[in-house]
Amino acid sequence: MPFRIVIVGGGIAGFTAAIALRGPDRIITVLEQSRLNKEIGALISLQPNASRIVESIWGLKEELHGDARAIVDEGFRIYNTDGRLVNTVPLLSKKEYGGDRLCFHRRDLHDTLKKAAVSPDREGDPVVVRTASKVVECDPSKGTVTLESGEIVTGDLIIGADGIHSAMRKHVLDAEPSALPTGHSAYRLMIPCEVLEKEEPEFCSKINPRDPFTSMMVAHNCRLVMGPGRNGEVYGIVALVPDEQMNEDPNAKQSWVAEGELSKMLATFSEYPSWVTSIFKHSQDLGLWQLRDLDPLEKWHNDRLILIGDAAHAMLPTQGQGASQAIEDAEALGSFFENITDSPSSENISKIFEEIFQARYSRVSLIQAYSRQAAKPATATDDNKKVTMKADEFMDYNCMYRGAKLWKQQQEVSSTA
Ligand SMILES: Cc1cc2nc3c(=O)[nH]c(=O)nc-3n(C[C@H](O)[C@H](O)[C@H](O)COP(=O)(O)OP(=O)(O)OC[C@H]3O[C@@H](n4cnc5c(N)ncnc54)[C@H](O)[C@@H]3O)c2cc1C
Ligand SMILES: *C1O[C@H](CO)[C@@H](O)[C@H](O)[C@H]1NC(C)=O
Ligand SMILES: *[C@@H]1O[C@H](CO)[C@@H](O)[C@H](O)[C@H]1NC(C)=O
Ligand SMILES: *[C@@H]1O[C@H](CO)[C@@H](O)[C@H](O)[C@H]1NC(C)=O
Repeated sequence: MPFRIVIVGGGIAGFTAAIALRGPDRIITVLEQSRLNKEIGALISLQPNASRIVESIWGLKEELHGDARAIVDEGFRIYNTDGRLVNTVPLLSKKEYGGDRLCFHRRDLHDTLKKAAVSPDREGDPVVVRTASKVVECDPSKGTVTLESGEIVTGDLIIGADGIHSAMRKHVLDAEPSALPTGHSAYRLMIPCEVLEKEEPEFCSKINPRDPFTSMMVAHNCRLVMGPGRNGEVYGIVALVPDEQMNEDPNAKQSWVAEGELSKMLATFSEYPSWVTSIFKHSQDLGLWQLRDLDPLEKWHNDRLILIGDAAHAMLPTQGQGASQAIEDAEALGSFFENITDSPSSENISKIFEEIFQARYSRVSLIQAYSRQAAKPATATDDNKKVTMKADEFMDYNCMYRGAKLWKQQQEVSSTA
């Protein structure tokens, strides 16, 4: 019997899981609710560990730097709100991270991963991607999901990679936790570098938008994170703000798709120098995302179903780790299932899922907690989860990771030491 794998959700988690799991006698299907034809213009970064997985383990280095037009981030430049450079954190010199921090236009990365998943040139059969296929039900013991159309799709494994508002989550946990607002929103802007060079000479004389650096400008309650993408063609900005004036219904399921208002954004950033804020108006759209995250879930799997990516551990973007942690989950799936060729029994699947959970949980939960803490530097209240590492120690923790199996062995060694 071939090994059938059904992946719910064609985001970064879903497609990387598909890439990691490809192999002989495996039939992999990705079910995606959308038509995958629009993507918010946003930049996304892969941390060194995740880029190493994609480049070295999955052999997609050429694709990341070619098709996906990666920018290799050379470091962080931190400015105060007077526009003065106060600190730099070099990244290229950190050879011990074993990879580079890469920045992408989200759409380029997503398209490249999808292309690898369906490519006939990789091991095993190409992944089948079915768009406009919304999953509405799941039976973890039978290994079935039901589409909106009523069609039932069966697999040995069901992978819930359906993002922060996961419909699969309730089939793993008795009480369904939902992603709650965190008190923060983020504007996402994208501006062609050409436009900046033509219209904003003062900005460009201080921050060259094509320089491969991430620039941050941090004020008391809001911050700008800016950097180039798409081989330096575009400049992306994420602007984190408190969302007390947003009047959002905390129970509404919408996250991050509202349209922001320029005047409101400018008012929020009024203490910033005008050479910075005057670039905002050049962005084609002004996406406003309300940021939500999850508390660590008590489990990620039930019978034949496992959650990965944001479905399992949505986190704030302050460490830029969301996509990277999804990729680490995918690597874990690939590596713990590497020797399974025939259709596995439900007991064997549960055993392997539990190993994956054990290998991944503490690392992911800590990164979630740190991302939350980093969003409210002065006023962290959830002290039971307080992380005591300093920023550079944490960057090391983030980046000193060689895959789920080794990580698990190291944890076992350190807990028995
Ligand atoms: C403001 C902001 C900035 C960010 N910046 C970064 C960054 O710099 N670096 C970084 O690593 N991460 C960043 N992230 C996080 C990152 O986008 C996610 O963590 C990451 O993409 C995880 O993706 P995922 O595949 O788990 O979920 P998603 O990307 O949400 O994908 C889920 C997919 O499942 C589909 N789906 C949902 N429900 C169903 C269903 N019932 N049936 C079928 N399909 C379904 C959806 O249409 C979607 O395509 C940021 C997030 C935010 C909000
Ligand atoms: C991440 O980087 C660290 C440090 O180089 C390394 O030990 C680890 O193996 C990397 N993780 C992966 C999965 O490659
Ligand atoms: C798969 O088999 C190889 C070779 O026998 C072994 O080294 C590896 O640990 C096995 N992988 C898993 C996840 O058990
Ligand atoms: C389950 O795992 C055991 C030992 O790992 C193996 O011998 C057996 O063949 C597996 N059975 C199925 C159906 O996967």
